[in-house]
Amino acid sequence: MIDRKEENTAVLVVDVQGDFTRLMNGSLAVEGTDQAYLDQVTAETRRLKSLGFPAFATQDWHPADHISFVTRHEGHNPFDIIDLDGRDQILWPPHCIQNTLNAQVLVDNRLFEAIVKKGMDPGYDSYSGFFDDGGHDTGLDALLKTHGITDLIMFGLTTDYCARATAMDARSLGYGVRLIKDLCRGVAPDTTQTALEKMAEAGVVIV
Ligand code: VGL
Ligand code: ZN
Repeated sequence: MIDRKEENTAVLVVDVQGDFTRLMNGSLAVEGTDQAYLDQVTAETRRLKSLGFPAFATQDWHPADHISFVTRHEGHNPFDIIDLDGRDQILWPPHCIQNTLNAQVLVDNRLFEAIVKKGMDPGYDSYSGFFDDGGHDTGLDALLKTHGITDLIMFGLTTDYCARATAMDARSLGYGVRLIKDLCRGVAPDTTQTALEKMAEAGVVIV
C-alpha cells in the first residue's frame, strides 16, 4: 500500500470504461468487473489523489468503423486473429465507440488532470496509451513530462492488452512503473499471466 506522496509520481488509470465491465453489460466485459471492482478503483484513485498524487486516465475511443471491430471483417468471428500489414490483429466486438454511454470512463472524471483518448484512427488499433499501432503519438508522454512525471502507479483494464501495452511503452520511454495487480482485470487467464511475466521482465514492479 502506497501511503504517502512521492515526488514526480502520477497515477494512471487505464481504460476503466463501461464496455470492458460486467457492471455495464459491456460488449467486451471482463471477468471480475462488478460494482465492488469499480468501487475499489474509485476509492484507490481518490485516496492516492488526496495524498497528493496527480491522476491521469486513458480512454479507448473508437470510431464506429474501427479496423479492430469484427463487424469490419466479413466471415470472421469475435476474437479471430487476422494479419493486418504484417501485424496480428485480434478482432474485437465493437466497443468504446465515441460518444456512447459505454465509452465513458467510470471513475469520477473530476479526479483526473486529463483523460487521454486513443484508438481514434479507424485504421490502427491502440492498446497503448502512448502510441497506436501506426506509431502515432497520443500526447500522453508529453503531457506527463509537462507535469514533471517520471514514475507511474498504474491499474485498470485490461491487464493483458491495454494495461500491458501502456506499461511496456512507459518502460521503453524510461518511466518507473508500478502496476497494482489487484486493481487490474484481464480478458483471459493465460494472456493475463503472460502479460504479468512480460511486464515484470521489462522492469514493471507488480504490487
Ligand atoms: C482493450 C481490447 C481492445 C483494452 C482495448 O482496453 O485492454 N482491449 N481495445
Ligand atoms: Zn479497443
